[in-house]
Amino acid sequence: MAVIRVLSGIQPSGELHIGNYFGAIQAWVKDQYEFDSFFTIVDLHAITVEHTPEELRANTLSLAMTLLAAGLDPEVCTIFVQSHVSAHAELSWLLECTATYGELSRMTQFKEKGRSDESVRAALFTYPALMAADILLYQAERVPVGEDQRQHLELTRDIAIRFNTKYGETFKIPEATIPPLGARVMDLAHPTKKMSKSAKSRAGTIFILDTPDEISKKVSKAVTDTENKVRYDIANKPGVTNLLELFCAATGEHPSEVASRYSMYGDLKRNVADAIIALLEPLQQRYEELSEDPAEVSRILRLGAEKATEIAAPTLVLAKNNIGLVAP
Ligand code: ATP
Ligand code: LTN
Repeated sequence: MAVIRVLSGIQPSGELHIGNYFGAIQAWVKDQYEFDSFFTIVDLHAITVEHTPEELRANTLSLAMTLLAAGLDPEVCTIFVQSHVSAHAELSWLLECTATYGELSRMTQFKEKGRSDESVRAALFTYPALMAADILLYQAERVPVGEDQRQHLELTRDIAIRFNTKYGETFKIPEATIPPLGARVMDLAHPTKKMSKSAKSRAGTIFILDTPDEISKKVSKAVTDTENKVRYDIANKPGVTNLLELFCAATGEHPSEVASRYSMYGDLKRNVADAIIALLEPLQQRYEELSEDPAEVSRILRLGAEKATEIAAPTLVLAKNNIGLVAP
């Protein structure tokens, strides 16, 4: 039977937070044992918005360490930096020539991050074509992501189907795999906004490397409501529902069963903080160990890029050929 390939990506745009962990990384760690898995740190995506070169470099390496600490095993899966594999930028151009202005204009991430701003970069607009290239280059069938990426995956599928129909069979059609719990973790201070690496304030975001004390403080200050009833109800109780989701994503329990055990917000908050602290403790220990050996992390990324380059090459050749470019 043919192997099923998995690919997913994450931007080195800041520190990893528990939204990234529950929405994506937790599934990556599982998938690596079942599928031929590729995970990429998408530095080319991170320069579509204002950034500082030194910070980008530091973030890229520390994100690699965090992913390894979270349980990605370079013996089992392929971990690499997007810009190390030039095929991504090349295929991205072919796909930009396949996607339409209308399609790209409808992307909510673009609308949220920049549409209203005149100085917004052209690459933020065409960003989904690069993301489609990341996926299609590897003929990936499964793409484990959080809920916010569903629309980008739909566009990737549309682009791939259009390319195949116009120019001949080239790409496998991928599917988003979105976890049942923790697919959209909300900011603790603004529970109607998605928890994000690039949020202005750190108060509502639990970072993977936060100390137990920081985690307890952030959870205890999480915005709830005045009803004082623990109930899973996204529309009317976003703060409490977010806490229940976090608890269940960390423990594997079911939100409505957990809700029935609590009558006070304070008790729920304490247990949410404890569950997250316990989950992150071994990961933080591994991060400490890895940070003592940055050369090893660079070696892992180099090997990952070699493997990714090899797997991506035939698809790029096929796509160039099918679209009508003359081979050198
Ligand atoms: P940025 O703030 O720079 O947009 P981000 O925190 O949204 O970053 P990404 O690098 O864009 O993170 O996303 C990496 C993965 O984490 C994606 O699969 C995305 O769907 C998932 N993800 C991001 N934020 C959340 C969240 N709040 N809840 C669940 N999953 C999330
Ligand atoms: N656009 C995604 C990051 C991303 C990605 C990918 C995810 C870039 N390339 C390929 C899955 C597959 C984001 O903003 N989270």
